[in-house]
Amino acid sequence: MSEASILVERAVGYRVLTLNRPDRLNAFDEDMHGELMRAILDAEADPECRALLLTGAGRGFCAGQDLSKRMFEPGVVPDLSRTLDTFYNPLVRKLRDLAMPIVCAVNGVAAGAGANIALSCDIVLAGRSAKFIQAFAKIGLLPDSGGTWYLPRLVGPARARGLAMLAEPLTAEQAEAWGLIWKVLDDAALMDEARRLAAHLATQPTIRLALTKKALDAAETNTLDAQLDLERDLQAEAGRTPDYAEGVQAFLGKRPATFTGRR
Ligand code: T3D
Repeated sequence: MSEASILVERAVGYRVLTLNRPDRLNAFDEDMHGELMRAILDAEADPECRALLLTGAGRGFCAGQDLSKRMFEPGVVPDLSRTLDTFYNPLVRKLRDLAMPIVCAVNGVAAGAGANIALSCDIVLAGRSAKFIQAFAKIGLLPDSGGTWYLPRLVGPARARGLAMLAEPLTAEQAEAWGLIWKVLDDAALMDEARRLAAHLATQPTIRLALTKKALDAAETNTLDAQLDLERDLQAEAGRTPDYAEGVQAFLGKRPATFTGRR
């Protein structure tokens, strides 16, 4: 039997999903896409799972599309919209919409769609040896999997254009300095910190975190006026959760809060 392309570890409160095609720097083929989506849906259906941690096996995080699956026959024009529609776009949408926080531990090179899938997560950590490469330009493509949306918002239009057009590797330290990611860590410290964060987030008010994701994404296109209305509606929803009552009572009682993440 062939080895799983996604390894799933169930930790207390969260799951670790590891991209597991290390010989190809965890590049995506259709099987890995299918396994990853199933693993995410499975985690979503588990009320005990309140955070995800995504990382890669071996020396890379993910090298994007497996190009060995792109052998061109003479006269055949490839239709890349199919893979984007079927695999990458649903994955990016799922990561953004998932009602729980996702920590990404970029343990090595993140190239092409691999870089943008990392950027689709909520808290992106990277090992000092990791690199982010919008490798698309080198093979005649433009950034996909949300790259043209994330880059200008995270690093500004000038740097976005440079990254997208030149495909130069961005070191983890530059990525942190430019605001592309949350934090760079020594390689040896990466997974401990990623696990610590995932475990911490799994004890937090999960609905509040999901609503925070929603509000921040909506802010990208909303006017201030529309965003104020949205904050009102989402805050009303957060205020109806038992975690809000618990947070206030814990504060007043000068004790640590115990959040359930439930409605
Ligand atoms: O097609 C569609 O459906 C549209 C969607 C597109 C989404 C995309 O992601 S397009 C972008 C695809 N990705 C790339 O263009 C990146 C290609 N890889 C690289 O440029 C380099 O491998 C890296 C810069 C990521 C890392 O370089 P390095 O020197 O550290 O490693 P390496 O020696 O190049 O790679 C190690 C092995 O992984 C090697 O195999 P080998 O020679 O040991 O048998 C290499 O072929 C393999 N590998 C790396 N990336 C891919 C890959 N195999 C298949 N597909 C890859 N993307």
